[in-house]
Amino acid sequence: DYIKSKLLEIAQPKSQIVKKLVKEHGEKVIQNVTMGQVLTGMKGVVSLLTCTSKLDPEEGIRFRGYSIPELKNLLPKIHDEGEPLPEGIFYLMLTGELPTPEDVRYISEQWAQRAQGIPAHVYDVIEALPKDAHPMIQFNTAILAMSTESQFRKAYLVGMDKKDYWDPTYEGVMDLISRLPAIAAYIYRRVFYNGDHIEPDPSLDWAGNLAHMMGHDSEEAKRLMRLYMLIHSDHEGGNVSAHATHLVGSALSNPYYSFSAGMNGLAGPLHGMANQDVMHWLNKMKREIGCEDPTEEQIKKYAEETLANGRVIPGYGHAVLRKTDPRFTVQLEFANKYIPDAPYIKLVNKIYNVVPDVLGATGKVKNPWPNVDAISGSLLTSYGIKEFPIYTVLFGVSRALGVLTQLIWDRLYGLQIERPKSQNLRWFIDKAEE
Ligand code: FAM
Repeated sequence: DYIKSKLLEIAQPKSQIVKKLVKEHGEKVIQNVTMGQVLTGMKGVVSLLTCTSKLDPEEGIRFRGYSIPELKNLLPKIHDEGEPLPEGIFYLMLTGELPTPEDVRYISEQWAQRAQGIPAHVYDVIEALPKDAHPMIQFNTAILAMSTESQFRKAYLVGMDKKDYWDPTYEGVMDLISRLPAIAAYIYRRVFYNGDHIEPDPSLDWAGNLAHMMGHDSEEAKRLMRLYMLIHSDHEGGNVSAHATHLVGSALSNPYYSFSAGMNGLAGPLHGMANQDVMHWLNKMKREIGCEDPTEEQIKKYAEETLANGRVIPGYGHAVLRKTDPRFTVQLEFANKYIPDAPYIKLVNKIYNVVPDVLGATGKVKNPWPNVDAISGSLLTSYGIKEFPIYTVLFGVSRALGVLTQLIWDRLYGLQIERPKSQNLRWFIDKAEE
């Protein structure tokens, strides 16, 4: 596996950097943290080392320094006018270098081969769950069921030098990522198409095969899936799914346990479930207004009612971003390129014209602009993937690319178990009175 040897070549000189920083600059104060920050979810508190991506409040996400528009030009594609293959962003986040078409092709082959090894008991475990169990329950159960395959656990029990932890982590990550599309598609076909499963097409790439196995085989649907998998792959280290994966991994839990923890976080309405909530919100709005194509005035009124009822408008706002999410923009460009007249896309455009002002008018919403979820479900639905409960699973398949790559680097850097200090309320009150 030349990717693994390339990674080692790149990581070798860097593996001592963290230890050196701690040894030589461990006492350096890096930030003042306020009571408000700690008591409102640690927003802005620098407490993680993450190298896969970095989120600028104004510019949005950069993957190893590259923005989404730059990656659309720089990452290998199958057709020039198509979408970059997610194998390429995995390579970039893993190595810090842009991949060649050969690198991308190699990873596609590696993943296709490793995906063939899913143990039969994993499907038995999925089948043991009720058909109408939420797809995230089925997805996360399957992830844990696959952890019987974890090479990390076996290697750890035999006794492994700490500096080699990264190796079985890399193997587990490659296996796990390779198998997520087949698991996601199996659950999708089980729940929504009476278990009419579709075999993988060995000629397809990782994301193209996911669309194929789900039964959405058009070239445009495959392009949409490649774009979807690219833009949801990472969003810095502090979002709930990345942070949970990293934290659990710090205990040397294997990649399956760690990723499963991240997926439990992704299942939350304020994080990965929002893409479904957006579709519920859109459909409820159309039902209550009583028409498929409401006017901007009607949308404004409905948005104001949502707030008046103490509800959030899903798909808008963000803990870090203070601008329109570039992951929204790139999806809107895709929609306007291929399906500008799709009813949901026209609705998304109208909402985009109206909701930021409504949220801005509250004076309390720090980011009134759309995030990735404001359009993702409308795009998927317009391509026939209209079963909302699968959206968070698709988000999870993509997010594996970033959070599991970071897990390998956590082990390469030799990061320790995490143990932030907690204090009781008395302590905070005394602090306030100091
Ligand atoms: N609709 C209504 N109110 C909102 C809002 C929205 N879209 N976004 C923020 N607010 C409110 C927020 O609830 C808070 O109100 P209270 O003071 O009454 O509690 C106030 O504005 C200040 O919040 P904030 O500092 O601007 O946002 P947070 O950093 O606390 O929260 C989000 C960030 C994403 C949880 C929040 O914007 C939200 O709930 N958005 C809707 C759900 C959503 O779209 N989540 C998906 C986020 C996406 F990036 C992802 O992870 N997939």
